[in-house]
Amino acid sequence: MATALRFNNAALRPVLSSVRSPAKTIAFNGLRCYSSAKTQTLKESLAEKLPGEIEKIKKLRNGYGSKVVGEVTLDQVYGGARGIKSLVWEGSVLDSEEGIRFRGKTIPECQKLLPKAPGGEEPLPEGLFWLLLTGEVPSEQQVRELSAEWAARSDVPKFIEELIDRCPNDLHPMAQFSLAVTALEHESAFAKAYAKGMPKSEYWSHTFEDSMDLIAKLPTIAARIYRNVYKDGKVPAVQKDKDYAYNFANQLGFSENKDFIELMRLYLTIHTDHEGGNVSAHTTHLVGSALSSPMLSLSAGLNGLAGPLHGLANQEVLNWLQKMKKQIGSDLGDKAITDYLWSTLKSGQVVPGYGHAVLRKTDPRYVSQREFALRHLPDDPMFKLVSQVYKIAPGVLTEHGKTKNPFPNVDAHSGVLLQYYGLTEASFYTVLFGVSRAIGVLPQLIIDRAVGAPIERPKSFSTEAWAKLVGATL
Ligand code: CMX
Repeated sequence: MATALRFNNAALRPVLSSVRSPAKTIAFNGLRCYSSAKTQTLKESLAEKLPGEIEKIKKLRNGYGSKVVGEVTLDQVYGGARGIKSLVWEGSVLDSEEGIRFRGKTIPECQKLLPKAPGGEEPLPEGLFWLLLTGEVPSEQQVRELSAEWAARSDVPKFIEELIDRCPNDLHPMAQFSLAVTALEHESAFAKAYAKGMPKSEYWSHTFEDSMDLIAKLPTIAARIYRNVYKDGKVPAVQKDKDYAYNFANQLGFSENKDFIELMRLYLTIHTDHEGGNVSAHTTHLVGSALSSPMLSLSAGLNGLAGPLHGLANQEVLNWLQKMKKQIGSDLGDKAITDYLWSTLKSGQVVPGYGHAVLRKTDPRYVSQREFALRHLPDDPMFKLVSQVYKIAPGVLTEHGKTKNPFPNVDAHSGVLLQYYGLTEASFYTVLFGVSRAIGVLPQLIIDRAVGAPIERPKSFSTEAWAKLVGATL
């Protein structure tokens, strides 16, 4: 049966002819387009939704544009803009008590609803990308086609392979990763079209193509870094009939273990998106607002993710746990753990993996990893240590009295799962996070371009000017 797509927004009409699918040719005819195949591709689904989304925003702004949405205190200005409502992020919303919802769905709901690999238990990140971008849960067939499309786009240019190969092994994997993603600028359809001159209505389409290419190529880039720094430098080819996480696991060298592949599917799904204000998401969006290509925008976000207070914490956690284990040995008693926590705090360090700028409860991303561990590695000594820290740390941090959230975040658990399966190189962990984060932040960049989000430019003042503003004499 033919699928008819209706478009009611004139601004999008010119780009419709550029919607392309590897599986079929689509003819566009005025306001309608017809596809002879049964399954709608991601780009078709998105193209169909965008006019409605644009209308929704227009209507909201026309009706309520001058409505006051909050007030800002001087403390918030000096306090990292914490809690200032100033961003639009469609894919996810973070509730301080409940945690993240992706397009209104909790992590357990996503685990239930999103398509899985044949015989698999965990959701495929392809499905989450689809959900974040369109707001809809894709069919199994749509996810299989997206897996095939990412596999088809996965080739990495030779000069980027050489660039990675020339990096010294002691250059941090995140720096190598960001370098390679920046260099992908060479392939950017958006940058090329912009240089030639394109109407604004075409921005989203080129951003979509770049984002798909980027996501498709990231595992091969990441695996090359991993295999160069820690192994024999050889990276297996992408298998065109396999899903994204399988291929990534295989390229890293772990495809023998089906549980590790399942872990990768879960890991790559839950690390994607955490609303718009975190450093990696906000940076990608901010840089993108200057119409920098998806490659340049994402690499900027990755540089933020590489900070120890953000994504690098998952590296820090494993190192910290290993140091603790070395010191306390097999004594996992409450006193030994309590003493170690206090020694960390007294030396002026943060307890990595604990605390959060928004969350005030245990991170559901932590919970889903804990549940995975309970199913697959309940007797692992490092998991037992993580569980003991989970029992003790909230009390110690509360007594310490500084952090607003004494509970664990996503990074408190991931390293322990990875090391169990033999991926022990903690300095690589944030690269895994980065591959997943791309799947979360690029959908918003595509939406930004479709809805014509402007260049971001908040107002700053000097301390003297702020003092004047609040009537203070310094
Ligand atoms: N250990 C010790 N002190 C902590 C702490 C922790 N885990 N978490 C927060 N604090 C301290 C802060 O350093 C701050 O101290 P100062 O007043 O001396 O500066 C105070 O408590 C108040 O901080 P907060 O308002 O509770 O937290 P922030 O929003 O400022 O920071 C975060 C949030 C995540 C950076 C912080 O909790 C932290 O440093 N945690 C450890 C690092 C970590 O796990 N980061 C990963 C977060 C998830 C991710 O992005 O991947």
